[in-house]
Amino acid sequence: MNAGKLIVFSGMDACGKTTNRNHVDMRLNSTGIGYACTREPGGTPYAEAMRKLILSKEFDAPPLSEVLMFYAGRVEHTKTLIKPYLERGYHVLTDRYYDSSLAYQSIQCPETKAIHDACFPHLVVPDMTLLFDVPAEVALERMQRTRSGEMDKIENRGLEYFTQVRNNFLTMASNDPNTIVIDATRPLSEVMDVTWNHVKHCIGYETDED
Ligand code: T5A
Repeated sequence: MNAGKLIVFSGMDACGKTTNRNHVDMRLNSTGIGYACTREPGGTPYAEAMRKLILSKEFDAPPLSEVLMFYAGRVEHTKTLIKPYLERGYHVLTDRYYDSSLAYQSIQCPETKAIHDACFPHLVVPDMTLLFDVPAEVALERMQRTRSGEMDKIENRGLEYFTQVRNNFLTMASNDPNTIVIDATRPLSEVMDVTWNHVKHCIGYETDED
């Protein structure tokens, strides 16, 4: 049992998870509560270097290599950043964690679940996962609008792929009581309020605004 809570901001590309994690970061900043923000792929210098390789359009690695890269970075990120913070009582807010590999990589790589299971003893089960749910069409429209034509390797996989990603996320959510599905097509201010309320509840933070 960790002293801090692990909270995952999850969902498809451009679903709004980073915007909402940043908003929670801003709200928590003045509270004196100990917490850390991180992300995957990446989060540590080692895993950030892997991120560049994974997302680069320069390399066309086989799906199995891609999964192995994600988990290699994840195990290191968990060992050197996530676990130490949690053990010291800090909450960790991560932009993506292992559910992303199960949602994305399992589509092209049937070995994904076996690799996940092998690495699982080195990972931490999240206390709460916030799944920012949008239809694939909305995600693609936001990507095209905000990326100015510079989409990375995974973002280029198209509507059918992202529809499957969404379905995989929703299926996992329906089997996990710690995952909360947030309708991220709603106005951003509403999504931010809902998100902040869930985070406050998870970490047991009470304010006068309640
Ligand atoms: N990946 C990652 C895997 O395939 N497997 C894995 O195991 C992992 C960990 C990079 C890629 O890696 C893949 C998935 C990705 O393809 P990433 O860095 O998390 O992962 O990439 P993105 O998901 O693309 O992250 P972004 O930060 O770019 O997108 P977000 O966080 O989903 O969206 P955000 O917050 O940047 O918002 C996008 C736009 O939408 C607007 C925002 O203002 C912004 O312009 N927006 C809204 N607009 C209207 N209404 C709302 N409610 C809105 N919410 C946000």
